[in-house]
Order: sequence, then structure tokens, then C-alpha cells
Amino acid sequence: MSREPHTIQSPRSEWIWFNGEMVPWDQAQIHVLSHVVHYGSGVFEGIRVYDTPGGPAVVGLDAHVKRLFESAKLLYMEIPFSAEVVREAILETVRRNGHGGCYVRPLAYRGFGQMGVNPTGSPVELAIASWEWGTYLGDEAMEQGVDVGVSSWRKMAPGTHPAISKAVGNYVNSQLIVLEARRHGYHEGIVLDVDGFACEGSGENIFIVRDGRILTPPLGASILGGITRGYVLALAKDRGIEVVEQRLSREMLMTADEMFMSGTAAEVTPVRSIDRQPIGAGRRGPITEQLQADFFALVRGEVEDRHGWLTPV
Ligand code: PPE
Repeated sequence: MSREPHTIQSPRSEWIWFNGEMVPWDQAQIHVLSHVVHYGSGVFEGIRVYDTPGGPAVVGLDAHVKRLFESAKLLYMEIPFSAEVVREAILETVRRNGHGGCYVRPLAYRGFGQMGVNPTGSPVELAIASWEWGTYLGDEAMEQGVDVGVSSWRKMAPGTHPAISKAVGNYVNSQLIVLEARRHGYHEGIVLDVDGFACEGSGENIFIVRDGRILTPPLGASILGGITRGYVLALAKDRGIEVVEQRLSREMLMTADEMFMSGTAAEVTPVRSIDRQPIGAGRRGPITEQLQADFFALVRGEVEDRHGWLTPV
């Protein structure tokens, strides 16, 4: 497999839900003086819809809507629609675009009103787009695993940016991480916190396997509380695999038996090397493969939705 980074194509579909109305893709526009453009005052979600034998189904709809509102709360931003309206709008966007499997991107942001850092004079707006999005880190990555490198950037410390909020501004940190990783020929970067413990990827939570147990950084340790992360932990428990949430040093990652990442976009992606050192056998490990299979079987509706994660579109 080449080390060429996977290129993501421009998204496109027909309709975008925009402040309560369906508008054609090209008409969902904002003013260049919108507060979010200058000061990062937005929060978003990434949601996947999978094709199942019973039709398209949204994964974790309520969990994503809940997190959107929590992210907004952390920025003192009041979304001018109820959770119920947002939930329905997500489903309606997918329906109107006629998607099977797709990715949905709700975004609440401060629009155009006033200039100046103080956001209180700028209206909060909401857009929901959807498009068909393939594998995040390349098709081969799902089987072969990806190469990651530890970033020289650090995750924002507690009490700086709220890492647990999916806030637009937080993604400056993520961009620096992924740009550096790609510059060095890695698929993805792993960021350490200010104390040197591993947090996550630029857009994924991380896990290692050691002696048959799964270890992952705890919530509250400068990570996003990934919804896929929660699902992976539940699937591991279903298999009787012990799960430990603890801070992980970079050395623990380097000497792990297996490593993988999770995210809505990234799904469950194996990691085969870190800083050019193979992890375990240098390919997807057996526990990773099992959890990946369990994840896809569930979201694709091939097994019963025993945890109630799917909502039919
Ligand atoms: N950490 C970060 C920093 C992150 O952005 C994501 C999602 C996760 C962990 C995993 O969270 P969850 O999706 O709830 O399991 N990243 C989203 C955006 C990716 C993008 O490039 O845009 C995503 O996967 O939708």
C-alpha cells in the first residue's frame, strides 16, 4: 500500500436544510462577516447513515443531537430550534436528498449581526447538509491499517478550549495535526495532551489492545466523547473483552499488540504503525478485526440492533 494520503472529494447533493427551509445546495450561503468565520463560533456534528436491508438508517441520531446541544451550551450558544425539530430535520435532509448510505453534517453557528469578539449580537443559525462519503482514510486502510505519527502539536489543555465540545474553533488544533501528519507521509496524527499522554487523532478516538484488554483514554482527558467510541466499548463488552479507560503514554501505544481508531467518518480503522514502528504484527490485529466486523454488521443491519442505535430514515 502506498503512503500517499487519501484524497477526499468535494461533497455534493441537492438540498441543504437551512434555518428551517430546504434550499438548493448552491444557495446555502452565509455572509463573509458572519461571526463564525472570524471567531470560530460554531458547533457541528458528523453523523452516518448506512444502507440496511430495511432501508437507510441513521446511527446514533439522538446521541448526536444531544451532543450538538451540549457543544452549543459550552459556547453559550442557544440553537433556535428544539432537539425534536433538529432530529426531524436531519431525517428530512437525508430523505429529500434520496440518499442510501451518507454522511450528515449539522452545523450551528453565529451568523452575521455585529463585529467584535463578543458574540451576543450575532444570530445563531443552523444548517444541515448530507452527502455520500466513502471511507475517511482510504478503502485499503480498513483492511491494511493506517500509519500514524505522534504530532508535535499538543491538544488544547483543560480550561482552554472545551475539547469535549465539537466546536468549530477546536478544529484549528485538528488541522495542524493532520497537516503535519500528511507532510510526514502518515495517514493521521496522534496528539498528546500537555502532560504528554495520548488523546486522539485529528478526527478519531484511539484505542490499544494489550494482553487481550482494550485501553482507551478516559472522557474528560481532553478528548471528544466520541459516539463511535462508546459503541466500540459496548461491542467489546458484548464480546466479553475487558475495557479499561485510562491515560495512555506514547510508549504504551508503541508497544501495544494492536491499535485502532474510531469515528463517525473513520468508522473503525486499524492502525498498523506509529512513528514508523510496526504495532504488533504491523497489520490489523484479531481483536480489531472482530470489533470492526461487529460494528459493520450492526450498522449495516446485518444483525439485530440490540442496543437501539439505528433510526430508520
Ligand atoms: N475526536 C475528534 C477530534 C473528532 O473530530 C471525532 C469525529 C471523533 C473524536 C470521533 O467522534 P464520533 O464521530 O462521535 O465517534 N470527527 C468527525 C469529523 C471528521 C471530519 O473530518 O470532519 C466525524 O468523524 O464525523
